[in-house]
Amino acid sequence: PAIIRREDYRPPAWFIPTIALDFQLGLNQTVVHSMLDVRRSKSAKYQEPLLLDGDGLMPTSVKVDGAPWTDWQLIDGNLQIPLTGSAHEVEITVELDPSTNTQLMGLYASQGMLCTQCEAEGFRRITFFPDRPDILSRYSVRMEGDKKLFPVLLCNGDKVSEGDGDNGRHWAQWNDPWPKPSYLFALVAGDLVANTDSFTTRSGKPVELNIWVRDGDLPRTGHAMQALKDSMRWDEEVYGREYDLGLFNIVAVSDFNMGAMENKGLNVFNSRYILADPEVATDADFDGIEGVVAHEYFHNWSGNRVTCRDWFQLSLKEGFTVYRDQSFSADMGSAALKRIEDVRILRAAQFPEDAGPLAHPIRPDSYQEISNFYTATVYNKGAEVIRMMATLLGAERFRKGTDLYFDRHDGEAATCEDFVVAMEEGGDIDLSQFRGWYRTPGTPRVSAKLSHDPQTGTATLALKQSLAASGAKPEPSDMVIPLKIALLDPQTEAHEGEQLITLNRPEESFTFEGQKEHPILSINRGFSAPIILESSRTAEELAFLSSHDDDPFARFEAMQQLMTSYLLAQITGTPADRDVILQAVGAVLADENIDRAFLAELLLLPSEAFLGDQMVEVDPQAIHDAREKLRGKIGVQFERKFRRLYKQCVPGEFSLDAEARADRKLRNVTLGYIAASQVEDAAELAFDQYREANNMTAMQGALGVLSHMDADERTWAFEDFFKRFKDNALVLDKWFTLQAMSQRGDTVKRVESLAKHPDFTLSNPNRVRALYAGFTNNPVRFHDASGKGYQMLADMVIALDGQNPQTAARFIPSLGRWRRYERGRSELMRLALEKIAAAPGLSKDVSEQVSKSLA
Ligand code: DPP
Ligand code: ZN
Repeated sequence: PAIIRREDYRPPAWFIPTIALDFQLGLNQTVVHSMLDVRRSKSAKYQEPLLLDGDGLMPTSVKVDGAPWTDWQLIDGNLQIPLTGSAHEVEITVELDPSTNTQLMGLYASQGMLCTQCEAEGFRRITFFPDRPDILSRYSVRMEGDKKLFPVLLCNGDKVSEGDGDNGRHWAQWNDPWPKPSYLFALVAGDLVANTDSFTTRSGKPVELNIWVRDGDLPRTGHAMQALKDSMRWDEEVYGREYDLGLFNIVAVSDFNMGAMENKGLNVFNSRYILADPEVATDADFDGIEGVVAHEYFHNWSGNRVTCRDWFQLSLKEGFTVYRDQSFSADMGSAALKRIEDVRILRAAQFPEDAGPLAHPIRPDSYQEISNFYTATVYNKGAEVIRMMATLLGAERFRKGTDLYFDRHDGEAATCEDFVVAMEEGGDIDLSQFRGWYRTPGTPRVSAKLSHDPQTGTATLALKQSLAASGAKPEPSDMVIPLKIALLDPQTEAHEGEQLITLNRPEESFTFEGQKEHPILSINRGFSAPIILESSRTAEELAFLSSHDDDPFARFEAMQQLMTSYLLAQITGTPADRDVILQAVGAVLADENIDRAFLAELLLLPSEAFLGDQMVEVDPQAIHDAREKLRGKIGVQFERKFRRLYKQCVPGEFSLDAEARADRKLRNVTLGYIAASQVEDAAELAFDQYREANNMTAMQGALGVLSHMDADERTWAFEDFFKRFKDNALVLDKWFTLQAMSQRGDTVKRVESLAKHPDFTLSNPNRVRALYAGFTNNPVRFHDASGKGYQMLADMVIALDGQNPQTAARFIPSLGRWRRYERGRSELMRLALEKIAAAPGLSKDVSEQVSKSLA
């Protein structure tokens, strides 16, 4: 496949200021008629023909300036029309069959409704068009269809008229006053009902809000609606951005590749990010909904009003918008817990990507298939890069920078460079060196060593940074790394204030006067930089911080570090002191003032995947064994305390307030430890929790514990859960995931049989992810030494690729890091990749990821 390069960007030769679309809708046949007003760019050097992207389309009619036109040809699916003038009217008709569109890109059918997904390159599957984000057009859309099948007809912008047609058909005319790129086009037709509400913008303009769902789902839309209204207010208050249409529609769809899509005025959502009530959604689900609703809403400015010039700039809208949704969620709930969660996601998804064969800068230099670049690097590391700029500038100057960015580029297709320039000018700062973050892949490592001279009362912090190209040895680097630090006095347990220091050389020392005693270093507080820290702090110092650091992230991190070092030593057979961990855990358990939700975080062991990332050669079984042993030991040591806490956290009436959520969280964590201590009544306790639960958080927590056990209670609970929820697809997804994540030895077999379960289907991305992402997130079982897990995944990817390449390609990274595993597994992983590579007719999506993984 062709490689697209950032440096090859050329401005368009033709612009399309307006487009009029007419849809004659049908599930099996939809006729799309488009009328394009095409204008030759004044800067176009040559008399270039009009070239319109197309994917799987065949024109049934082409007209130019009103006359039938035969002088066109299809080249690689794209339509080329030689035109001599500087402005023409081009009319094209195509026919689509949405019911056979299993890729879920373009116009497709989902459970009787029609909907679209155009980002990044789906619009070319609907009609011929210059399908690139720097073409901004005004859209007017007429849609017509059967009134019974499609009582609701939605599109971007405002509905300007509607009426009934012949033969039980009806139509609607939608105009979007805001010029937009084709990837933001959306259309929905179906039998839907709305939760309707309203919002008054700060300048007094009323906005009608609708969340469209299937009939029975209406009671589950309240949380999403509240999140939408909160987001609208927050963007006004924090960024000064107001909504710009009289109508905002959201539609929930069951079959969807992504989480959601920010189409102008008509967001289309994966139903899992809309539908919730306590009975079916966990607290994490509620948070996911709030975050994604906010994310898509915030795109109205960071994405839609200011869009991307080309897809290499994807992080311009995604990194910034993730940063915005993270800040919003932090403001709505607990900032400390949110930050811990953000970093957990970064470490679970982005750090491995950055250290593996698919590593790329947040602004990539090349791609074969753009769908493969909707990555944790572009999104989450992109957000960290924005966060670092906000840290360096401070809130006020950062806001000046974003104001300048929005004002200067409103209505334009911009670049990452435009954003950085606006930050420099608005925030009055030189970011020349900081730009390294946009072009450099890999996670920087920073080593930190604090020394102390009691004579002079001086503490010296020596920092060194290095960076590795994938697989290579780290070399000294010179990234700009903002580090928030504090020096804690071991006697008073306090410090004299947090400081921001910036490391921008390969090596640098910072001195601090007036330190009578050797202080204890708290560094990268709040995770101020997305780096790997190698500090020379002792286990005792980390234990001290896990009890006394006043920065919640740093406190959490100290405990994680403490546990990680011990476990890594265990895995490699090096002596290590376990008592210091038990004492640290004992200390936080004895802390009277601690927030319960935060306590739950402190008690969690680092994940098996995270531990593997710290090793040169990963041995999933050894990691699992060491981790389970420590869990068991903590469970036994503090069993009485855990039981007491478990009882104290008994839930009352369901509420989403912080206290009630903290109780649910801590209750699940303590149940896990009680079970890990292998006490006789563990299964009974978990089963009681399952039976008595009035919410999904408690149910899922109980099932999670039971899932690993060999007990009748496990069978009963899973059978009961299936019976109860088999008609709710989102909850049934959990049933698949919980089993795929079981640590039991028979999990590989179970996953194999679940793949043949009547409720399993490759056609629904949520269901596929439920089973297989659950499984690949279960290191000890996915990496079964037999290689069976790898084979199953490879076979699934090959089968899915024929239907839905985008979703299939998402599973390659779990095999892609084969070089990091011990010899036996490594070879089996490689063989699985080779098998995929050898499959006939691979999509661009999968072939790019597989070939890069094997290279
Ligand atoms: N819909 C995806 C997102 O919002 C892609 N834009 O991140
Ligand atoms: Zn986004």
